[in-house]
Amino acid sequence: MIDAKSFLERIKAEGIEFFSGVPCSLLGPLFAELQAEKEYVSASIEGEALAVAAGAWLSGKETAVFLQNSGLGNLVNVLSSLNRPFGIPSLLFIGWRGQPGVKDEPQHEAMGQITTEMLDLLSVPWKLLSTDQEEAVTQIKQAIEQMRETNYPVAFLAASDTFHSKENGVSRADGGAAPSGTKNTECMEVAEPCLARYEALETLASACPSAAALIATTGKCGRELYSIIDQPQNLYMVGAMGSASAVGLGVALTSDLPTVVVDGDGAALMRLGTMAVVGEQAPENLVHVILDNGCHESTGGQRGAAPNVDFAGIAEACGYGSFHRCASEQSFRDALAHSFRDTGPHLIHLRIKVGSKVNLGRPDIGPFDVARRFREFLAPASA
Ligand SMILES: Cc1ncc(C[n+]2csc(CCOP(=O)(O)OP(=O)(O)O)c2C)c(N)n1
Repeated sequence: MIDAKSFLERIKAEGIEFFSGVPCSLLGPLFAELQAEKEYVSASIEGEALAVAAGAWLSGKETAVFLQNSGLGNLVNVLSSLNRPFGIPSLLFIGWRGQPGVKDEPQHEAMGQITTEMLDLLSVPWKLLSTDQEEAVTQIKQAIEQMRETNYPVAFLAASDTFHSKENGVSRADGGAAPSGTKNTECMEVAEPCLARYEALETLASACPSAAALIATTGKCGRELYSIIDQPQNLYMVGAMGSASAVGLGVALTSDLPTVVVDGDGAALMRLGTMAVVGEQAPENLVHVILDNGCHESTGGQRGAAPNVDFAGIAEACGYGSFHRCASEQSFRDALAHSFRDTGPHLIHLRIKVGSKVNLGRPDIGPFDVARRFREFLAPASA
C-alpha cells in the first residue's frame, strides 16, 4: 500500500503543483491530504475539475486530477474538446470501482468493465498504479514525461486498497476537520444545524403523505432511508450522482402524486442546472429537499465545492414556487407541511450536521427491482 502523504510529496517533487478533483472513497486517504493543499480545488463535477486544471496549466502549472471512474463520463466532453484540440496535459488518478473480478456494488459494474476501453477510445494512455510506493513513483515519472511529450492527459487507475494514510483514518477522519465558515446570511436561519442526515430523514418520512414518491440521492442518503423505511415508493439512487432532481422532475411531471427528492449539497451542485429546468417546468407536486452538511460525507467527509451556497436563493432565482432555509427540526417540519399543502415546486434547504448512522447497511433489494417496484407504485400495471 502507498502512504498518501508521502506519495503526494513525491508527486509535487516531480513538478505537479496544482490539483483538482471530485472525491472517490477508494482514494480517500489521498483526498484527505489534498484538502490540506492550498493548490487544491474541490470541483462540483469531474469535467469541471479537468477544465480548472486546464486553466492552471495555461498559466504555467502542471496538474493532476483525482476522480472516481463513475465520473469518467463527465470528463469526456472536456477531454475531447478542450484537452485534445488545445494540447493540454494532466495526470489523472482514477479510483477503479467495479474492477472486473473485484466484488463491488451493482452501480459500479458497467463502468468498471469498460473503464480501460473508455480510456483507450479517448486515446488516454493508462496504467494500473502499482501498490508499491517506489514502483508507483517510477510509473509517475514516466507518465509525466509522456504527458509532456504528447500534450495530453495520462491516467492511472487505482484499485481498492492502493492508498493508506498514517495520519488519517478512512472515514470521517480522512475528511479532516468538519467544514467551517458556513455563513449566516440575513435570510438563513441563524441556528446551528441540529439534525444529522438520519434524523432529517426520519422527520421527512414521518411528515410525508403516504402516497408520496421519495427519491433519495446517491451515497448514504438512500442507505439511511432504506434503514428507516423501505417501501415501494422509495427510489434509492445508488449511482448517477446529481441526477436525483432530474429523475424527480420526470416523475413529478408525469404523475399526480407528491414527489419528494432528497438531495445532498454535493449532488445538487454537480447538476445545479437542473434547478433552472425545475423552475421553468414548474411541477406543482415536486418537493426538492437539499440536506446540506457542507461536505461529501458519503466518501469520507471531504469539504464540498461551496459551503456557503444559498440553495433557497438559487431556487428563488430559478422560479420555484417556494423556498425555505432551515436548520432546526421544527423549521424543517413547518417547511414540509407548507410544501405538502401549497403549490410547488418547493425547495427546502436544510443545513444538517455531519455524521451517519453507525453500521449502516445497504439495501438488499437491487436497483433493477427497486425501479420496477417504484414504477408499479406510480403506474400499476405498466411495470
Ligand atoms: C459522478 C460521480 N462522482 C463521484 C462519485 C462518488 N460519490 C458518491 S457519493 C458522493 C458524495 C455525495 O455528497 P453529497 O451529495 O453532499 O451527500 P452526502 O454524502 O454528504 O450525504 C461522491 C463524491 C459518484 N458516485 N459519482
